Amino acid sequence: RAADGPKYEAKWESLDRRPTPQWFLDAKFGIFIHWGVYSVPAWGAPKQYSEWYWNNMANKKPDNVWWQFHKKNYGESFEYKDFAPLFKAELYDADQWAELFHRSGAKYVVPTSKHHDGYAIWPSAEASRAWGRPWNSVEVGPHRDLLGELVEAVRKKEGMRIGFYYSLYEWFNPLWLGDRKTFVAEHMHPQFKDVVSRYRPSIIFSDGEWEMPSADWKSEELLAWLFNESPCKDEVVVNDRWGKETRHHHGSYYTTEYGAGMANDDHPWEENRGMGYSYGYNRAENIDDYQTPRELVLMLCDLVSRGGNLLLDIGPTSDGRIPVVMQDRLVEMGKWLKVNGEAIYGTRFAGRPCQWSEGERPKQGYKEYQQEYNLMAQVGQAPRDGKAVKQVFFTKKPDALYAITAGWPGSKLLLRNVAVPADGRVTLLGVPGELKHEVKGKDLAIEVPDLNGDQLPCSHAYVFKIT
Ligand code: FUL
Repeated sequence: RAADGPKYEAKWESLDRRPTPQWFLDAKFGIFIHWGVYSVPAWGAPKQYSEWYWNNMANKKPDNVWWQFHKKNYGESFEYKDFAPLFKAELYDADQWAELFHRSGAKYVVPTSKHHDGYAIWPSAEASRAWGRPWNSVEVGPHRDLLGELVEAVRKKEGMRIGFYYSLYEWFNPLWLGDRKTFVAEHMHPQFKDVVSRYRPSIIFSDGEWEMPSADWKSEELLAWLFNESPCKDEVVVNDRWGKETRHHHGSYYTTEYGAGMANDDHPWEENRGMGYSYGYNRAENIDDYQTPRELVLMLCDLVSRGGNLLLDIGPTSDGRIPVVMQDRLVEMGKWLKVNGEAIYGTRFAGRPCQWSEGERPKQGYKEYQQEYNLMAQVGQAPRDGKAVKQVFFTKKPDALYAITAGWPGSKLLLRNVAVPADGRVTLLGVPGELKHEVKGKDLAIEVPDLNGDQLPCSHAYVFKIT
């Protein structure tokens, strides 16, 4: 490239050379937020996404459970757009949300600026123009810039960043249903530039890309603009959803969705999922649909031990509350991270995805573990109590190796194949003093102190630091 020319060309080959900003690799834990007009019905069929309400009821077939629900509760002539005035956010306090996120230990926040229904939670002129009706949160519903308020509140919190989710496509946008070229050139691109220029996101979670190849979205142009000219060009991190061929091929990081993440740190990645089965709030879900604090803590450890991040979703209510069960989960994660964050933030893949302490379980390779995890991920559950107890996750920093045990390891923890110097030190995070240990060849046997109840530094998982 010419020395004074733009840094990146509008080609994947060039865009892919941009290094992923380091903050993302260090951050490990973010909060995803799905909040919009769909938060008014806030309903989904079992194990389905409630934010797909409009699309899923749209065929109006008699056997469609979404349509049945809608007809019964709102009536046949009540349209999706009629939910917008009922989206009031009257209890929304962005500072309160930011405080909770901060307390959870998350380092970044990713709210839906616009989901597939096209409704924008910032004063997007493009949204209302394309739809031919007020279709943003300042013109209909809350009459507030919901995104702007959150951006400001989160930025006030030490060490926290914010960006947004942005859906490229909109199911029923008249321009999209008409001429897709016009949709891209006259709606999507100017709207994207508007939301980026206003809020200077640290991260963009693009979505809805699967409908067309990136050439038709002209995403390479958009990203060249983002990386060369936008006000967040140095800081911004983007995901891999920019056209139907781009997932796991292009972008600052790759995404998995209600999956098991990836095996290693070959490329930065992030697993995203809700605490139940939906991203948007689903009122029909009950306590057993939600992950337990233990499952969530272990999931974070597992993903981070394989070099990934966790983007954990919450679905606020239409009046602007975060359901208390979701608050509880965030607070519990924060408690754990307060003691053990050192083994999570700023760490890297240690090259040993998962091990089990000796005797309790046959040695298993990553593949078997992955299969087992995948099975559990399919039903939306991280490893359960008992099953998980003997797992050990590893993370590392230049000067330390961290072994995280899923559950209290008992009186002796034997870690296989950890080359430890003879004069190495072993500590247990949250407990003062060093632990007695013995190096046996490549193995390390740690004497675990006899702690119970209130003496334990935390719940769910324990971190042995080896230096
Ligand atoms: C998906 C969307 O269709 C879901 O509604 C959700 O936003 C998820 C993160 O991405 O592809």
